[in-house]
Amino acid sequence: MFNNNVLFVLLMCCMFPSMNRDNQSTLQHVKDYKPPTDRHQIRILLHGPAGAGKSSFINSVQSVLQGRMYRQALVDHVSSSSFTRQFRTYKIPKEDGQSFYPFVFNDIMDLEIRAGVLVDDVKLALRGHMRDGYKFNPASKLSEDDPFYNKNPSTNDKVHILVLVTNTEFLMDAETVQKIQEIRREASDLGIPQVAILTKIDEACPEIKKDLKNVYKVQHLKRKMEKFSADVGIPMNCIFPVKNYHQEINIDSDVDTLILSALREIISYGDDFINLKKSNDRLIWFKVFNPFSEDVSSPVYWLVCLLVGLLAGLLVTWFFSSI
Ligand SMILES: Nc1nc2c(ncn2[C@@H]2O[C@H](COP(=O)(O)OP(=O)(O)O)[C@@H](O)[C@H]2O)c(=O)[nH]1
Ligand SMILES: [Mg+2]
Repeated sequence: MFNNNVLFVLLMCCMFPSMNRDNQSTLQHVKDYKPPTDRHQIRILLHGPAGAGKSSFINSVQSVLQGRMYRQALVDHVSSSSFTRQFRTYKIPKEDGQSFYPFVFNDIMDLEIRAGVLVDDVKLALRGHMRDGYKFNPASKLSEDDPFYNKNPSTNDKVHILVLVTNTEFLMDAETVQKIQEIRREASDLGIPQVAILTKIDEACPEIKKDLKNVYKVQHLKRKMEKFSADVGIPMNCIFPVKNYHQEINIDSDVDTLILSALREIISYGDDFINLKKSNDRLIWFKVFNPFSEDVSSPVYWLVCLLVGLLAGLLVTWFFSSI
């Protein structure tokens, strides 16, 4: 006869293959993702407090996609002060070694009050004005005459999704919340979608540390997420709890599950934004070049009026000269 332990083992055996299957299909979905055109790429901007796990998240995404540990973004193991001092784009190479995935990450310097990144710099980055390699200066924002200022950003230089990264233990003071909200307001004005990633869930409570699958069962974490959601104004269904790869040697399917589901949502929001922008741009072109438009600011509208006027004038002159 089966006892409870045997039943539990059987249940777990059934669960793991299914979890691996789900991981496989999400991984394939992410790997197969194609932007609306070959020219497009999704630019994902990560921002948040120092030590939140931004660089570790980029490394974790890369590790999941490559199926082995990867550490491209430098992780700060020593201090909790700003470590990411340069604006840098992280591209993830595909398995063929010839091309990159059509999504890139920017890991922006942290949001500390004194030595952190200036909100004005984040705003410039959102609009695509910041070139790769720019060294953040907490004393002054990137100026227009700086060689790292991109005067004519292309669609790919602009940010398509803003990701706030924070950890479960981070206590947000009023000034940080204000900075976050200011950045979110700017992103909202530009129509950029926003989500949040809650890292270090393994440190949030022993049940999760023991087994990551408890993540959606633990009430303590749920309450933390609700508070965080209320503080920064990001809805609960746009907050993704993750545990980053930070000290592991091998890939773990439970870690992969959470990283992959966050990544899939990020890509999906970024893709929606690119598509929306594309159809808006098409609409604007149609409005500007539609001769029947009632939009008096359209140059074609005025050109057509001028031509019609000229033609009418010519007809009237011809009529009177012929009688
Ligand atoms: N326990 C745990 N530690 C993490 C996690 N993510 C990052 N860390 C650690 O947190 C520290 C700061 O991470 P880092 O990625 O440099 O943060 P950043 O300043 O936001 O880029 C490092 O020591 C990481 O190893 C996580 O999910 N769980
Ligand atoms: Mg960092």
